[in-house]
Amino acid sequence: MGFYHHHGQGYRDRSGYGFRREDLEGVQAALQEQALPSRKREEEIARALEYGLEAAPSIEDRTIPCFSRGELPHWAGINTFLKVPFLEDVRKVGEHDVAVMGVPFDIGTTYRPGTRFGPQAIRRISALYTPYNFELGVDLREALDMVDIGDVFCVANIEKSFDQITKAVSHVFSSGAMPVILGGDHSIGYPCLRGIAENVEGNVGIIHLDRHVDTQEKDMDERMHTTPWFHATNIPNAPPVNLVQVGIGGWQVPRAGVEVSRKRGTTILTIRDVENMGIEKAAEIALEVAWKGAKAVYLSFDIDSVDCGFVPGTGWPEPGGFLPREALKLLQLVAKEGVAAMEVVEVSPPYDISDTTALLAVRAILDVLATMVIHGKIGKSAK
Ligand SMILES: [Mn+2]
Repeated sequence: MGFYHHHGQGYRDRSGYGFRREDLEGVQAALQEQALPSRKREEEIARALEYGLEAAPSIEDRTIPCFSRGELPHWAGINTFLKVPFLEDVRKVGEHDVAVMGVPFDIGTTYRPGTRFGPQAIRRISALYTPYNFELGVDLREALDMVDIGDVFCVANIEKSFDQITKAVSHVFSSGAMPVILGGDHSIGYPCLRGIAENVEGNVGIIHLDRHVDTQEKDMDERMHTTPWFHATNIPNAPPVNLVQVGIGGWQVPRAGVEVSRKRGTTILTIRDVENMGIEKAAEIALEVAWKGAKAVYLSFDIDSVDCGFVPGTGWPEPGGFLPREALKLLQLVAKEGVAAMEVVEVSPPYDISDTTALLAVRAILDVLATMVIHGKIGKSAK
């Protein structure tokens, strides 16, 4: 008699289950996967074999090329965001649905610098992800035409860099592609928004996830990363009444910014607000405020809105922010209505540990894009 023969006595002789397997999201997701197309993956394999040559004869899997081309192996190859094609000729960006662009700019930083390396780190660790999400049932490679257009050339001057950033964002957005912006410190929120607003035939709302208000006029005599929404809401078609700031709180909210938020009437939700009302209600309020009378909404995700235990690699870490799961849920809920562009800012790789901060930045972008695909706000399903 083995010692294990009397284990599991409450379960081993049961007939059937006490639950419905088909009620489980995991079981449903596994079923739904078979309906997803794989045409783009097959095209990628064919292209890889053509350009990268067929593998050596001893390789049994004949989808493997000799030179790495496309997604695999994850650690190999030229590391664009999610290994999507690099678009060198940025004049052609309008032929694509989504354009990932880096803004390696951190001279608007007031404490820990390093976000100039954010785009590089985000791209590098994005290689860890596949284009498919199990629970969401989306394969971004199949659903979206996405390119990486590289970085904006930021110079050693805040205002000149702002002009470069605005020109770049405006070019991408007006061409018809959705800009996905990899920061960079949060000062870029202003020039990015400026590039969107000049192309929208009406008001632009802003959904801003952060621990900090970022609404003071100047910091250290310049338009630093504590100031983007002061200047953005000076743009005539980006009124402060459409700025909703979620996750704000703690000991790093400058009183100068609070005064501006109060006087201009931006809508602030603290983490406690979100906790008390729940993520769903907070998302509903964010959508109501940002969309009221607006024609487009811009999404600004400051990675430091998440508790610093999860995102050590950021310029102004703060304990007490969102859990990663909460932030991702909130992003998904607000992305359902669609966003004109998205930025992820304040990823500072020199302070990161095991790439966790950059990993969350990638995840935020992928979750937003997948949500927009599901709800027909981008890609083939939107046309
Ligand atoms: Mn912040």
